Order: sequence, then structure tokens, then C-alpha cells
Amino acid sequence: MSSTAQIGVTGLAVMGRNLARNFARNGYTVALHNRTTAKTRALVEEFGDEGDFVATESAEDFVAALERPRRLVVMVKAGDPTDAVIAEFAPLLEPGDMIIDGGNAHFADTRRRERDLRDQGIHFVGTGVSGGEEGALNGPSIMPGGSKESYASLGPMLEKISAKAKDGAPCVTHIGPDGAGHFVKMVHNGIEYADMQLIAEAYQLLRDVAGYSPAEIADIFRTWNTGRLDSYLIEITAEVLSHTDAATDKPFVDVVLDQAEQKGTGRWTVQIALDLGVPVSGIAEAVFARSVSGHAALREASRHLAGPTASTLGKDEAAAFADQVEQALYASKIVAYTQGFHQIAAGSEQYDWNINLGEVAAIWRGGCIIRAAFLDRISSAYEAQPQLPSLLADKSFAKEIAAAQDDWRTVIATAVTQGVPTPAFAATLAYYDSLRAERLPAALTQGQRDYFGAHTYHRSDREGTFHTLWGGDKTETES
Ligand code: NBP
Repeated sequence: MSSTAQIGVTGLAVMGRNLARNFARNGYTVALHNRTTAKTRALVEEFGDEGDFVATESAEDFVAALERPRRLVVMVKAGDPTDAVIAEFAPLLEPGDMIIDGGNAHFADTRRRERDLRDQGIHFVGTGVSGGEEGALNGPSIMPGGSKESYASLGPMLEKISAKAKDGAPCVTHIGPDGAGHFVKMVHNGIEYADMQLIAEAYQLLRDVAGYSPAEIADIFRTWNTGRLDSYLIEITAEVLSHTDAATDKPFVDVVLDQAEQKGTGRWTVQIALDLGVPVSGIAEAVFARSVSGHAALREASRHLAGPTASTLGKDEAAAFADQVEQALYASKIVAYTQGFHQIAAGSEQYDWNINLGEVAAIWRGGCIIRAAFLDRISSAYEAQPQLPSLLADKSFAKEIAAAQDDWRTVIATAVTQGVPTPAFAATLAYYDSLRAERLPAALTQGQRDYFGAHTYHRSDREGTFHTLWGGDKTETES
């Protein structure tokens, strides 16, 4: 077999198949491989005329079809299947070759795999790919980690197949070494959870408090989508809300079981945030909200619990309330992104990745699920001040939140008095208020810790570590 393919894709389920087609449509010769060979043949039969494919049926033939250094994209189920594929292909590769894992791997696995393959001279490029199957075909947002050398060889190809932002910039950049790409993809998904939950809470308020129908709420979201909330998620939310179920003629959203599922990247984001000590409360509440929704038996057993007497607003009040909800949604969204970017900064520091936060925001402007007009603003904020301690420290975001905060508070207060659960709205506001507080009750917490565990405390008026003899005469000792 002659080595003509510039890139190869193994794992031809929806994502791999569409990525392979994307490479081929962009003029690359693509070697194809899948454990079940029927899928390889089906791809060539259906889409063979889209470009140059080299179908192979064995690992040896696949590797032989690739020009050197070999670029081998793995798009299989994350976890053990990825290790199995690496174990199958690594012995067939040579120093300088690249294995590009485009699956949703945990970044710790990516770090392990990169380390193991480095000794063999193989570049392992853990790569986040966002945009679902449509993105994979027409241009995803791509978050590659791995070595600089691998990006020099691979980058131009990824730039070609990636989504392009409105200004034409490719939605891909070298994120950083080893697991950096998969870490950033994980946080992207965490932010996605928060964004979706905030939109869902806005919907619930517009439905239960303002009394709008799903079709009316779809129109409200369409209007919002022409302003600062302009984003893919708001756009598809309007589509989902205006959809009518053909079988019952009811709004689609009323016939779907209200139990949200998850694949795990949101949970990982929160688990890792806890390890890093980063408060991602908006993302965490979004993950917990899905969890609560899935506890069907617990919810059933709790329906009798008392709540407030709820009332629906009149027409004029409802319109004004909808404007307030827009303010609340925007303010909470800024906080959720602030938390996500804090986590990326913390991960970057912990693992020495040197991630450019402005570039991360820039490559999320197109192709990915959280693409939104306001990522342009985040990107500019970090470009102007790469060491920005928090997005909330950016003057323009701080100004917008200042303008939104009265409505933000009113909306959450209304939700509380009406008994409508808005965990992500409330958590993001609490985070905002915690950050701006002159004093937090953490001083009292320190006192309690010192009382029961002699954990010591620091004073605000002088240096040192102190302990009060709580069980004795309450004198203070210094250690
Ligand atoms: P799946 O995650 O459903 O994986 C199916 C593929 O894995 C098939 O090609 C299958 O081969 C292969 N595979 C399995 Br399962 N076990 C294997 C093994 N032991 N050895 C070799 N191959 C094995 O596919 P997907 O939905 O296309 O996703 C691919 C990756 O992309 C996943 O990591 C996913 O998390 C990630 N991702 C998905 C999306 C999305 O929207 N779906 C978005 C972003 C990232 P077979 O045909 O022989 O069974």
C-alpha cells in the first residue's frame, strides 16, 4: 500500500465519520479505519465522491496508508476503548508520528497517555472537539493539547477544517502541553451546563411567573437573540420551545420527560474544580439541577411539601418582568463564564500549561455549543489585560452587571417568593455578592474551627498564627 494519506481517522461513528469527511472535503487524502469494517465500507459507499479516501481493514494497512510523520486521529468511545486503540496502534508507529485523540477523554488520562507515548517518541495530542456531529462535518471548535512540534505539523490542517469566527479567524489554537486541550474542553462543557441551566431557569420563570406559553417564550428568546445574548444555545432554545409534538399537538417541551441526563464532563468539571479549590458554583448547581431532576422517586415522594401561594403576573407586568429576566440571565451568564475561566487559569497554573485565556475565548466564538457574541468581549478583555484576575474585574463587564443588578436581584427574589427553583441564578448572584463583600462570615468559621479543632487562625491586624484557649481562660496564644 502506498503512503498517500495526510491524515487517518480510526473510529467511524458519527463524530469520526464526519471529521473524516470534513478533512476530505478540505482536500486532504484521508485514510479510514474502524473496528467494525462495515462502517468503513459504508462511509466510502455513501460519501466516497466527497474527496480522496483510502479505506483500510487492518491496523497495519491503516498505518501503512499514512504519509510520515503519521497523523492518526482516534475518534472512539472515551475510556478503555481509547487505551485499546492506542495499544493496538502504538507498536506500529515510529518516532515523530502523532496520535490525535479527539474523544472526550478525561485530561488526567490524556496526561498519562502523553507521558507513556513520549518515551517512544510519539506525540500524543489530546484534542477537545466541540460542535457535535454537525460541527465535526462543517467546522468544529478544536482544542488541541500536546507538544508544540505536533501543532506545527497538525495546526494548519486543523485550522482548515475548523469553524471560522465572524471575523474569519479559525476556531483552533494550540492550548498547551499534554492534557491542556482536554481540560479546556471539559471546562467548556461545564460552562455549557451552566448556560443551559440558566436558560432553563429563565424559561421556567417566564412560564410560571409571567404566564407565557412556550411559543410566546420562543418569541422572547428570538428577540433576545438579536441582542447581547446572541448565541447558539438561545437560538436552539427558541426552536425547541416553538416545536409542537406531532402525536399530541401539544408543545414539545410539555411531552418530554423532565429528567435531564448527562455524559459526565459537567461532573468532571465540578470534581476537578473542587480539587483545585475553584468556586464554580454556577456550574455545580447546573450539574446538581440535572441530578435533582433525575430523582423521580424522591420528587414523587416530595410533591406534597408546602410552597408559597403562587400568582401569575398581568400582561403589562409580564412584559416588564421578561425584560428583567433578560438582565438576570445576562448577569448570571457573565458570572458562570467568570467561574469557568477562573478554573482554566487555575488548571493552567497547577499544570504549568501557560494557557492564553483570550485565545480560548476566541476559539469558542464559532463551531462549539457555547458560541456566543459575547465571547468576542471576553477575548478582548483578556487581550487588553492578560493577567486579569477575574472577568468581573474587567471594567465593561463590571459596568454591565452594575446596570443589571437591581433586576437580577428582583428576579431571584421573585423566584424565591413564588417558589420557582432557580439554583444557578441564585448561586451566581451569591458568588458575585461574596466577591464584593467587605467582610465575609469566614472569620466566624475560623473561630468555630479553632474552637473545636484548634485549627488556629490569622488576625486581620497583625502577622502570625493564633489559637484561643477556648476550654480554658480564653487567652490567645501565638504559634
Ligand atoms: P461513540 O462514543 O459512540 O464510539 C463509537 C466508536 O468507538 C465506534 O467507532 C466503535 O467501533 C469504537 N470503539 C468502541 Br465503542 N470500543 C472500541 C474498541 N475497544 N476498539 C476500537 N474501537 C472501539 O462515537 P461518537 O459519538 O462518534 O464519539 C466519538 C468520540 O467523540 C467520543 O469520545 C465522544 O465522547 C466524543 N465526542 C462526541 C460528540 C458528540 O456530539 N457525539 C461531541 C464531541 C466529542 P465499532 O463501530 O466497531 O463499534
